[in-house]
Amino acid sequence: MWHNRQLSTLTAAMAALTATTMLTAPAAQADGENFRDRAGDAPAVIDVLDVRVQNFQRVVVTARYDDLVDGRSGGWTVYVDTNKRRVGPEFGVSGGLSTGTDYSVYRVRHWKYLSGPRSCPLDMNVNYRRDTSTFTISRRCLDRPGSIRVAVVGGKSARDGSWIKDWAPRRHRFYDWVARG
Ligand SMILES: [Ca+2]
Ligand SMILES: [Ca+2]
Repeated sequence: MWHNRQLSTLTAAMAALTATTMLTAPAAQADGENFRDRAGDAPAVIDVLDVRVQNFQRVVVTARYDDLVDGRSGGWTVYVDTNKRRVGPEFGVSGGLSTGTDYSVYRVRHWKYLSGPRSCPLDMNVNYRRDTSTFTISRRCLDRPGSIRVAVVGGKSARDGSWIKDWAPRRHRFYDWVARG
């Protein structure tokens, strides 16, 4: 009995540890699909180098940049295609790349936001040492999809107020589909 209780406590502790790890350090996990983007096609602070997609109990998308710098890197958006029969992404997830900035998920049609932010569990983490930004998205935010594919955009404002962007893989193009794991 004592042994059982100790075991269940240990199991609960491990489950909590796993959940924390998934929310804060998905880049350290081996699972998921990895995709590349060209280096040197944008300023280093928003130059996307690779994108990792994990389509599991949560959808976790991580972008790695050449040189993420707090306060200088602008923002990023992950477009998520969840429906093959409808052209373009169904959802967009956007956030700032500086400490303390906001982030939200929106419905998208023809690469444009349809409405205000959805109310659903979403988390964002930016790691300046690893030069990564990560969205951890509940399946509910994406209407519980099967396979998904993503496009990622890093962006920052130029001196003249226009936006400089790095589309990964290319403007209005997606990486390959990632099956529900
Ligand atoms: Ca790039
Ligand atoms: Ca679609």
